[in-house]
Amino acid sequence: MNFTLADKWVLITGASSGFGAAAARAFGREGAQLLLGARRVERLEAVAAEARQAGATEAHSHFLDVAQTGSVNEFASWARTKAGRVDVLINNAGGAHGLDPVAEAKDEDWEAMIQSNLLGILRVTRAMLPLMPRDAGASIINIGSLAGRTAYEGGAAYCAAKAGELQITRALRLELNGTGIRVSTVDPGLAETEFSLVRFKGDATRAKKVYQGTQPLTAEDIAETLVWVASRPPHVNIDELLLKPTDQAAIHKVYRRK
Ligand code: NDP
Ligand code: 8X3
Repeated sequence: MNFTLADKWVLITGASSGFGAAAARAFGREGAQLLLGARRVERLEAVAAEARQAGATEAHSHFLDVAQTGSVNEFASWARTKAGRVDVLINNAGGAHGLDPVAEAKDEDWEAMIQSNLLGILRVTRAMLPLMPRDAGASIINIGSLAGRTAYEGGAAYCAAKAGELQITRALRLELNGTGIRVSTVDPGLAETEFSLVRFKGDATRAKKVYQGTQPLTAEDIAETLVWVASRPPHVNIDELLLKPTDQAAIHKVYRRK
């Protein structure tokens, strides 16, 4: 029997935009109860309202910076008070900063990528594990990337961070074997969100070019996939799921219409 999401507590990091915001709405449509975290709290509150409108029985938001252990621990205390449990943990917060080759890249960009995409998952998972029920179909779903499996020029630190995410996911699955907690990675290819806007530090023209002439995945495509992964029957673990746009045959091979 499928794992029913109605009235389950779903915690999503990086819920203020992109995949995280779409996931809040999608889990809301399933009647889940939501705990949403990110740094831009006004946007988080708007997403929580949309999720309630979609059908979430509860949707709460709170400041979270996954790059800061203090912030993660404070967020975990808030989650304990609000919900007392977390049935589905979605480690989504992250992104890329810059597309410079190693010879020219900046420490601050490397550090931001390793902090959010890699250390953030470790911190958030450590803080939330005590709230996750054993033998009840709970899930940890980490967002990886095609970039964690294939390197590209200018992507050294981002690809390394996402390759790290994959190994964290695999290690956690071993550590949690026997607890009934499932551990998955969902690894998308090209998807149009604020990802490129953040990577190119607000340069909207450059960000738009990434998707020009091609049909990328949407945030909603990823959100539907996350709902599907979390709602498999409790004895089924979707270990690793890769999804790419039909136009993307490989990381460097993207079909673009004239
Ligand atoms: P967006 O930029 O739209 O969303 C990123 C989210 O992460 C925002 O909500 C942002 O919130 C949050 N975030 C970033 N840093 C932190 C932090 N330190 N603490 C808390 N929250 C943080 O991009 P996407 O939705 O595309 O990205 C979501 C995830 O998917 C990322 O991990 C990304 O690497 C990954 N991914 C994206 C792909 C794509 O092509 N779009 C493909 C494969 C993977 P705020 O700024 O408010 O804190
Ligand atoms: C985001 C996908 O290919 O831009 O993780 O790195 S890519």
